[in-house]
Amino acid sequence: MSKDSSPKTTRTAVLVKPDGLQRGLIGEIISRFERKGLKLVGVKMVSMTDAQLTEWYHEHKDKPFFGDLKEFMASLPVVAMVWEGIDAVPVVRKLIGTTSGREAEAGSIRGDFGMSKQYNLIHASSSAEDAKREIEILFNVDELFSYRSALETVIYAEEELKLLEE
Ligand code: 3AN
Repeated sequence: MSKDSSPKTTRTAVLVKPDGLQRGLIGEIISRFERKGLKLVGVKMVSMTDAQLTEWYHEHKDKPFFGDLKEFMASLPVVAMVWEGIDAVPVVRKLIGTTSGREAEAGSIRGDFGMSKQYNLIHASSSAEDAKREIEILFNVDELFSYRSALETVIYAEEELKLLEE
């Protein structure tokens, strides 16, 4: 939820990690976000550089798993996406589930497809500030798109639609 906890339209960054790519889960993951009613505004396949990963995971730089995490994330390309919607950041966090696949809620992506804490298939921004930072690490402005979704009027109520225009 946004800091003042009033609903707002936000964008959030998602990575399908190397294990998600190997497991053939790209379509499943995109499909879950689409069916939820989120709007895809950017997508690409990318090999993340060491510099990008150091910036991406800066909060973990002193953790013992930092090196292994970066190495794993650089081992194969990732599929990077930006999804938009009202409160997209917390909504997507709920859809992916908690960090460990073994503990993640059934029905979430990690809960349904994962058994590992390290290989947990997917990353999603944990706050609006992180989302902004992460989107800037991987996307140029011209790789992000603003458009009206034909489904918006059936996904959101009239009052909520006003938030999409703000
Ligand atoms: P989340 O992805 O749920 O926000 P974070 O930010 O705590 O989780 O961790 C970032 C990534 O670091 C995780 N997705 C996972 O791949 C890896 N990770 C987290 N904790 C551990 C750990 N104890 N050992 C190894 N890797 C870890």
